[in-house]
Amino acid sequence: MNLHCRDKILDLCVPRIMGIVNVTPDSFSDGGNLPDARAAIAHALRLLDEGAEVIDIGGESTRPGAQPVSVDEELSRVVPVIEALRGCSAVLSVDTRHLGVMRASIEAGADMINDVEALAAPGALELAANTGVAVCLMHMQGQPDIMQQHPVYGDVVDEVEQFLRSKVALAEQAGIASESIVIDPGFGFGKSLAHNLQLLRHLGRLKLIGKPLLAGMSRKSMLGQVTGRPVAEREYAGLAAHLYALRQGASLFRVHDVAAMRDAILVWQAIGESE
Ligand code: PT1
Repeated sequence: MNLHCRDKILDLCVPRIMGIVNVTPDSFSDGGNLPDARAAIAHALRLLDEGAEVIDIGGESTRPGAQPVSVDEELSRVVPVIEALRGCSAVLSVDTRHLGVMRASIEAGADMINDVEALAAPGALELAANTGVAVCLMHMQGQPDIMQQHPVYGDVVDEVEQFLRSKVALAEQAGIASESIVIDPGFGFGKSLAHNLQLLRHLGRLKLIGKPLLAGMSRKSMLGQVTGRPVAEREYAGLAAHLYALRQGASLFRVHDVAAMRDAILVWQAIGESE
C-alpha cells in the first residue's frame, strides 16, 4: 500500500517509523521558542539518521491532562521546524488539531496532517483535500484534559472500528484521496489499560477497513501500568507492544526511540525473509 503525501510517496507494504519531535517547552529547553526550535531540528535530524521516514512535529501536548495552548503559540513552535526540514526526503507530518496550524504548516512544507481529532475542525477536511497532503485519522474518546477520567465502551474494538470507518467515509466524501489516508486506534486517548490491551490484541480487525494502520504506544502509561516503570524507562516495553502491532498488520509506528524500533523491525524482517 502506497501512501500519497503531496509530492512524496511512502511505501507502506513494509513497516516504517514515524519519529516524534515535540516542540513543547517541557520536552526541550524552556525559555523562548528559538532554542526550542533549534533543539527540535537537531533532534529531527538525529531521528532521520536513526531510520525514521516520517517526522511528526507537534507544538501542543495532547497527553492526558494536558492543557491547550493558543494557536499562535503552537504556530510559532512548529512552523520554524517544518521550514528548516523542508526539502529533506522524509515525510513531514504536523501533529495538530487546529486549522490555522494545519494551513501554515502545509505552506511551510508539511506533507501530512496527523490530527488526534480526525479533522473535526471546520475546514480541515477541505484543506487536506485541496492540498493533497496525507492524513492520519485517529480515534479519541473525550478531550485530552479529561479523557482518562472515566472511559466507557460497550465493545471498544467495535466502537473504534465504526468511528474510523465513518471518518474515512467523511474524508473521502470531502475529496481526500483514498491513497492519502492512514487510520489509528489512538492508544491512551480515552482508554483504560484493559481497553488499550483489547485494542492491541484485536488490532488486525481494523485492517478490514482497508487503510494503512498507525500504532503509537511509545512511552505511554499503558506500558507503565504493565511494567511499573516511569516514562523514561518504557523503551523495551514499547518495542514489545509495537512488534505485536506489527504482527497484527500495523505499518507505521509513531515512536520516540527510533533506533531501537528500527533494529526490531530489521530482525523481524530477516526472520520473515529466511523462510
Ligand atoms: C498517537 C498519538 C498522536 N499520541 C497519533 N498521534 C500522542 N496519530 C500524540 C499516556 O497514556 O497515538 N497517534 N499524537 C501522545 N498522546 C498520549 C496519550 C501520550 C496517552 C501519552 C499517553 O501516557
